[in-house]
Amino acid sequence: MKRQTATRGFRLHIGLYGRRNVGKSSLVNALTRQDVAIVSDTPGTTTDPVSKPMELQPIGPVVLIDTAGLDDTGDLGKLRMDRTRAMLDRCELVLLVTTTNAWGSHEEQLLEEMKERRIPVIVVLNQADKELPSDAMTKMLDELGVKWVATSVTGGTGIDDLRLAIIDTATQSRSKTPPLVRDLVPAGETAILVVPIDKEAPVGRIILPQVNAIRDLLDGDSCCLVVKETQLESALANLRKKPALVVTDSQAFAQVSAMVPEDIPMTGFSVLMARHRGDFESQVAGARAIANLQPGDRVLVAESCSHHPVETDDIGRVKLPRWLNEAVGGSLVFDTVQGHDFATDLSPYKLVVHCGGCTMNRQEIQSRLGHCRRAGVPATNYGLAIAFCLGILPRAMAPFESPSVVS
Ligand SMILES: Nc1nc2c(ncn2[C@@H]2O[C@H](COP(=O)(O)OP(=O)(O)O)[C@@H](O)[C@H]2O)c(=O)[nH]1
Ligand code: SF4
Ligand SMILES: [Mg+2]
Repeated sequence: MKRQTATRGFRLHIGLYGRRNVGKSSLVNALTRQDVAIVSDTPGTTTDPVSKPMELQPIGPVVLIDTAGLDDTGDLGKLRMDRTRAMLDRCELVLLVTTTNAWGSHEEQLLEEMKERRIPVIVVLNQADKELPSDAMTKMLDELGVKWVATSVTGGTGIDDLRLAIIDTATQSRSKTPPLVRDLVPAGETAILVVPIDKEAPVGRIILPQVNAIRDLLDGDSCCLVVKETQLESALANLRKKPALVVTDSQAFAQVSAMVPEDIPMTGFSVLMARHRGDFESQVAGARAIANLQPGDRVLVAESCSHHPVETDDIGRVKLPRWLNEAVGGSLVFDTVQGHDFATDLSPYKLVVHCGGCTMNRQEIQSRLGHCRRAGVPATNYGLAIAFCLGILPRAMAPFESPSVVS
């Protein structure tokens, strides 16, 4: 269970959207080469979105999300449509499925919605065995700059083209994602990663952002030294050459910042995550907005996974509120949400502080930040908020300020 959620953030989420009965479930089966989705002539057979994980080399793990269709009718239909639409928050790529030459206002609206949400789209013109796409249709899509593929699940044609189009679009959109850490540590140089092993640390392993940082440094041909904060001093003393970067768990920011000489760049895992998965600029601005908070203001603390809070020392419930209250000089009012629930009404809040979101994909974090932006509520993450409260945000941001760094 834990293992599955741990990798979810890295799976490319591909949603199949379109009217009922166009062949979405059939396409899921064809792409996965399995009968995982129920195919039927009866409109509305697929009810709640169904997720099917699969490997799609060279992109790696993906999940295909078969949806109900957004043209559902009746009360039950509305519920399904809400769930189907909510799923869009997680999709990094949408296959907008229609039958050849059946393009209408429904498809146009869907395309518009994806554009607004900045989700890449591939239009799938299915059932091409019945009728080939007309020149007018393909010309219209070409003029809109939309990638399209004609398929026939029954005839088994176009499925490989669709697979290639998915790989191509996903690779392009992922290449726009800023790296996690490797650009901050030149090849051959060393990064020290500080990983406290406290009550919140999971048994027998280290958490995903730390694992991802190690992997990213290996990919960048840099060296990596992983220590607890209690061994940081020895690690620094043992190295013959200064490390290029020290990255710490945000909870040890104060301690680590005091131990690491000023001429060694230092930042936090959450700061790296904000750049890699979030909207760096707006989340840094969100941390700075703590300066405008007044005692009595309401703050939403959002965690993406539903781990059990650690009773006395929980980061989201105890430590972060304490640091924020100290920074504000009085008591703020805190609400906490966990998992996929995210307050639909953000108007009572003066700030949203999100966890690192290691179990969420980039699109989901972007969607949440989008909600905050539209509601006019500043949003930041744990690490950035802690750095601000402790007065070390400028130091934690300094490694990103060199002009060679992509942000
Ligand atoms: N002729 C033809 N029929 C198809 C094709 N793809 C799906 N179908 C049929 O269309 C019907 C609806 O398919 P389904 O996958 O359940 O559509 P969904 O509602 O969009 O998920 C089923 O009877 C399928 O067998 C295709 O490429 N050609
Ligand atoms: S609370 Fe957030 S950052 Fe912490 S483990 Fe869960 S998803 Fe990851
Ligand atoms: Mg279906």
